[in-house]
Amino acid sequence: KRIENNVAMALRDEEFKVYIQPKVDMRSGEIIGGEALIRWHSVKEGIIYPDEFIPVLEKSGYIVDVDAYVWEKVFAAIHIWKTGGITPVPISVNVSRSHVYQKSFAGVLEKLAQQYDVEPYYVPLEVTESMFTEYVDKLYKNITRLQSAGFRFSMDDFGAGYSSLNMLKDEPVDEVKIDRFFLKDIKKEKSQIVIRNVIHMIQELQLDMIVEGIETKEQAELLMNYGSYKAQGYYYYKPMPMTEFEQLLIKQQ
Ligand code: G
Ligand code: G
Ligand code: MN
Ligand code: NA
Repeated sequence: KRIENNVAMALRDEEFKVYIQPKVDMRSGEIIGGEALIRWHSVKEGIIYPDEFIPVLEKSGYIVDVDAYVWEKVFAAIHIWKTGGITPVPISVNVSRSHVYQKSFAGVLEKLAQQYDVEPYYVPLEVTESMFTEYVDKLYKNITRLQSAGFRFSMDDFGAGYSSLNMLKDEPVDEVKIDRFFLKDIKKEKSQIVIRNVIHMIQELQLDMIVEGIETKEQAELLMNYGSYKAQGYYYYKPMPMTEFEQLLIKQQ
């Protein structure tokens, strides 16, 4: 209730902040993209993290507005980079469960791309693997439409829940985000066998891939040995305010 009652106000007062966590090429350290992650800077309560408020917003339906707010901030930022002479990188956004099955979902994104004159390629859409288990017809319709418009889809949190390996061959995604769950116990040989073969399978299926949640040098080196080069994790960068991310982009021009 506390959260629900305050969302409209928070949107109006711009209390929601879009943070970006850089994605890197582990070989060079170069920033090759980012993921937009929302934070709520509440005047009353301090910083509130999404794990606390997203589930509440999902239930109340407010998440649809908040997602769209984040998307717009991302399109606006890329537009500003483009016109300001900063070479943009793709900034992926998360799409909530209540959004993916909605008809309006595709239209909202297409309109933003047009309005901000940003190629949809620059805003990949992260969809959690568990969303592929229900209402798939509605989801597929949206995916097909958005992919023909040039949007790319990423299967988020792969391997975290009840994912089936068949998803890798059945779902119409362009990229798989390997969940940090796979990095647990990575010193153990069995864990290494599993992640190595998941990586190879994704490669053979010719899907793009990124590993999330890399926290140590050892993890990074092991993954590179397995031929996986894209990463997102605290070892490289934590989520940061948009302006800080922009400074990093400018530095590497
Ligand atoms: O940094 P982290 O604590 O940011 O994010 C926690 C969870 O919240 C992740 O599962 C992430 O996908 C989700 N999340 C972060 N930002 C957004 C957003 O703008 N929209 C939706 N739907 N989920 C988000
Ligand atoms: O959307 P998704 O569930 O993938 O959101 C990514 C989540 O993972 C965010 O909450 C983000 O802050 C978090 N995260 C990013 N890098 C790391 C990391 O290296 N370790 C841990 N534990 N969490 C991370
Ligand atoms: Mn994500
Ligand atoms: Na994830």
